[in-house]
Amino acid sequence: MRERPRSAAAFARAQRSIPGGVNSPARAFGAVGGQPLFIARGDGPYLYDLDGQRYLDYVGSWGPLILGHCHPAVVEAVTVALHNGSTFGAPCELETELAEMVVAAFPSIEMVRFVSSGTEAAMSAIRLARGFTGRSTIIKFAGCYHGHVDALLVAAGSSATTHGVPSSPGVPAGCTQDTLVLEYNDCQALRDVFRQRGDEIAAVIVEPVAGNMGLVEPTAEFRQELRRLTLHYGAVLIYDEVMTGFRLAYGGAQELYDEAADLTILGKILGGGFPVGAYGGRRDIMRQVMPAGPVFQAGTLSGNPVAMAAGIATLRQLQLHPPYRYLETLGRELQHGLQRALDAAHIPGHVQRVGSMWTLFFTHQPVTNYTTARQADTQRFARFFWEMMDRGIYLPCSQFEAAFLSAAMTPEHIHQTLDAAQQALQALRP
Ligand code: KE4
Repeated sequence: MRERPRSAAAFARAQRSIPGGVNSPARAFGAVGGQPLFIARGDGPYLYDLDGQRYLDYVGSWGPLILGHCHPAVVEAVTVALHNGSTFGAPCELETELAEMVVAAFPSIEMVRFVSSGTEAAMSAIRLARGFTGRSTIIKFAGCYHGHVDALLVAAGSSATTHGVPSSPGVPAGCTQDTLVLEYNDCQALRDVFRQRGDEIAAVIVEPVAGNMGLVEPTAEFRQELRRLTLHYGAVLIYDEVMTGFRLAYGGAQELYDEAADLTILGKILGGGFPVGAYGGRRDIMRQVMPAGPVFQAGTLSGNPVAMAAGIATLRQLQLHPPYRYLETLGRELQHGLQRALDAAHIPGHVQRVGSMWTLFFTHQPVTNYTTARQADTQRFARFFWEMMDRGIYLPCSQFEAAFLSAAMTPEHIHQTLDAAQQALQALRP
């Protein structure tokens, strides 16, 4: 592991005033050991750390940066907006413009409300679904993450339905007693719980392609059963497209799979690197949101004009130059090359991918849910992570995260990544 003295000094300093030295645990490198890099700047497909090292960035700030760092159109739009004022606490047309773009991108979204994070969007969507149905019970899936919402911070259950058990101190049992946890892709468990309790269920919230246990794709049957059962029992189907929205297609997983949720939550790319979340969907549901309706939700910086400008500029670029076929080509080459490198090194592993989201699992069998994801060799992942880092490839610092390609990457970057992976995996050979 290469020495990075300026990051080490910055980390030591940060730990004196910030818990764990980071403002989000995902950045702490806890799962891979060592210390986090402190970043000086990003540029296109690259990150530069305080020690002047350059890295090809497969994290992209955990998804927002599909265009890469400092895209000129985004920088310009944000600069113009900033000179008009950073925030007003009053409506401005930039909010309406981005809302109209979201409505145009997602046929299932008739109205949308902006907030400042994916967590806030998930929290608000859950409250809205409960207010709209008058019911309390929520279904989520083990391994799916929807932000640090009390009601959704529950232990990953087994394949059977379990009453949620808070997985963080400070979450009273009362916050999770109405949360049921099922196994992702487990259609039988889904049918069973709806047959037993369908008239109690306010909503099902799901990552339509899971990124937070590593990349796990839904089966067609799972998607179809989610839609059939929620319609039949009058539960709200919430697609958490914070990661997949504008990532897998301009219209997210719903466009990719031709599905329609009742509510959708968005974030990451929608803000173009600025703090934006959103929840939206059927007009009859969204009209329940205050002040149009009785369900309360508010936010000082919701619809922030500078953040709106970043989102508008980002979506405009995605409309003008759709990167999705290009990213599919890069992703396919990367996936096949990594799988070949695993096989050549005689290391068990599965490279799973949807579009520009991917995960290399160190597992003996494909990963279809959280139970199989947790069988991954996380020690081997940690060694692979640092072997790649020392070769200038910046991967997500956990086996249970998705990696992201950006449109700033080129085929040469893929070749560099595959060369580094071949060397890294050879160094890990059993
Ligand atoms: P935020 O509150 O972090 O903006 O969004 C929460 C969220 C909601 N839904 C999905 C599908 C998400 O992936 C996320 C956040 N993703 C994590 C990484 N997988 C963000 C990184 C972090 O927590 O620092």
